[in-house]
Amino acid sequence: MMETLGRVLVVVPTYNERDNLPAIVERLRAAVPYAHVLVADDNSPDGTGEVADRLAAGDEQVHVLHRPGKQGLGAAYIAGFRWGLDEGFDVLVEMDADGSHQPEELPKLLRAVAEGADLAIGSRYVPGGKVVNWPQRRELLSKGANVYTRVMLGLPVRDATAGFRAYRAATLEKVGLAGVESQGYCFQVDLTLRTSRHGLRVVEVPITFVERTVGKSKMSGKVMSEALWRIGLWGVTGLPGRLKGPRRP
Ligand SMILES: Nc1nc2c(ncn2[C@@H]2O[C@H](COP(=O)(O)OP(=O)(O)OP(=O)(O)O)[C@@H](O)[C@H]2O)c(=O)[nH]1
Ligand SMILES: [Mg+2]
Repeated sequence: MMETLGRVLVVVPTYNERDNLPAIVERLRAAVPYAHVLVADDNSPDGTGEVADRLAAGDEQVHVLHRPGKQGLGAAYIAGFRWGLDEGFDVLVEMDADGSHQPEELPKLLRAVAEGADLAIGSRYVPGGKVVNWPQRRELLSKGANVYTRVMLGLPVRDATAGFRAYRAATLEKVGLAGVESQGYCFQVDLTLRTSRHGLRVVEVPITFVERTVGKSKMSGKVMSEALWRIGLWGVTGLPGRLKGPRRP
């Protein structure tokens, strides 16, 4: 598969994931040995950055991007993608450090890209997709966010907020990273929308999402309200085009 895909970089953003990072990097290196890993750490107070440096010192396929402070998931991914594009990687993967995304499922995403997807999303809400150990409230929130997104944006995607995904480098280059301001998980919706509006091929692959067992979630009221207002705004500004589009003979 590597022959058709080229070089693969998995970007793992971290904020206070000291106790999760070593195991997730080890699983990733075992699951897809040819992939490189870039840890994008926002100067975590718990010392995740030093843990990442130690991992990188012992493995030339592990790299670290140290950022000055907590600037949100979106900013960390954009910096990681820029690094990867500059280094000439062909596929850029997003994956959480907290174990919610299982590295053993990455080959499925990469296969979808090898078969022609411009963006492959590891989806909880297509047949075969699952969520393990989420409190009902958390699952309702996530499903609600996806219904809201579908209604507002008319995106034909079941899990637009998903954060386990693989982009072709060409997709990110076409879509462009300049001007992406979303910080929280609406960053995922933002890039899905941009990819879809460019007429590129978005494919959802079922995955099993496992709630973290170690460390704390960074989901917050701020992250949620950002998603609410940004997605609402995109919905309203995109509406004229959507109304015109499908009705034309
Ligand atoms: N660099 C960086 N990483 C972050 C930031 N916020 C979250 N992350 C990382 O992004 C990944 C996902 O964050 P989580 O805290 O699990 O949030 P979530 O997955 O959206 O929410 P849960 O479903 O509650 O787990 C983890 O690896 C975090 O360490 C940030 O501001 N900067
Ligand atoms: Mg998480």
